[in-house]
Amino acid sequence: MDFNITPVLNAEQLLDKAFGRASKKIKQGNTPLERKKKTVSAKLNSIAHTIEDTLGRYEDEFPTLEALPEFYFEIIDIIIGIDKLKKSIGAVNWAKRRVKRTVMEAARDVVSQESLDEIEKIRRKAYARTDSFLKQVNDDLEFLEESRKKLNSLPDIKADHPSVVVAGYPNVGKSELVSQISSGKPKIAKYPFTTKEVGIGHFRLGYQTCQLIDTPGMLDRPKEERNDIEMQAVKALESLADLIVFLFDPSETCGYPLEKQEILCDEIKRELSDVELVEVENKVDIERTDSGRIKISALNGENLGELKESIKEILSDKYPIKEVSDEDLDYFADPGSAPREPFPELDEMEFKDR
Ligand SMILES: Nc1nc2c(ncn2[C@@H]2O[C@H](COP(=O)(O)OP(=O)(O)OP(=O)(O)O)[C@@H](O)[C@H]2O)c(=O)[nH]1
Ligand SMILES: [Mg+2]
Repeated sequence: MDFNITPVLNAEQLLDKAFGRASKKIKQGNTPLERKKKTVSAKLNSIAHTIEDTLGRYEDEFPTLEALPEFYFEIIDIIIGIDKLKKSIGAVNWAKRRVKRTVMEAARDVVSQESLDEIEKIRRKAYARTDSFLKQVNDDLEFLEESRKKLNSLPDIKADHPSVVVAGYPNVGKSELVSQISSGKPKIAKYPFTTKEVGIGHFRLGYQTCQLIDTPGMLDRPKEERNDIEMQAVKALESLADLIVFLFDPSETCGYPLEKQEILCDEIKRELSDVELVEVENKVDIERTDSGRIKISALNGENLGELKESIKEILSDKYPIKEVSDEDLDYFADPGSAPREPFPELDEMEFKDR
């Protein structure tokens, strides 16, 4: 998901924008009273529009929280707080409605006034109330701006694509594997709650694009070493992952004994018991065991084809794989190349009177 939310102004900035635009509204009239009425009405209308448009845009651009895929819902809850976000969006909506009502009422009042002073009083009061409503939600606007930055920086993970999550102790070769079996260069992103970089690679499964997600800081050490945020993040992963590839390093050059790695694998199997897990041994170029696990070398590419086939097979239950034919590939490369039905001759077509 790619959140592309535009910056959120704080109260002061929004007031400057609204009052600044309004100050340019100057109308003509046959008498000073008529001139004043028209000008003040135009200013008030302009303020109502600017504020309604700007605050309305925030509401439109922030995701509808209920409609978010579970993975994003959980991650957003961790980094921002769903309740706080809802509250702030609600507060901004409240300010939008109050400003609109106040300013439009004032614009209506102006019409029946007979004194320049009265009109000026109404204008001042409407401006002051607008200022007050927006300042009351300044904290919410600032919170939305902070949230926006966090949302925009989230890694772009497609919740509806088949997803393979790579787990295993640090240094076992997770990033190497993701980069080796991805068709392009994995995208590097950061979760706003960890300083480590998440790698997201893709490869094709027939017509589908499968995501391969390297998750440093989440599934790379025992539960008791994780903080609350990481715990929650693991929960979020559960909703996303269709398959976990657990990577072992039997050479132990990663710095962790194989026995410890096996304990972590068992723990993840228990913790994410709904997600299928496949055990893979990496670095066979250094150490090859006689276990029944798939054996690869992410570094020199050994057996990566077999691993991909296994992944494909496991995922094919959930995502029936329709193979891409050579003809399809030609068509994708050059849509003009596919044979077409000949166009019907003009006199074969029926023309109807309109
Ligand atoms: N000999 C050998 N080295 C490998 C292999 N795969 C990875 N390595 C090396 O192991 C080291 C760690 O690899 P990474 O891919 O960074 O490991 P990681 O699991 O992503 O580590 P963290 O991101 O710290 O959790 C690097 O020096 C890799 O070059 C392999 O198949 N054989
Ligand atoms: Mg890594």
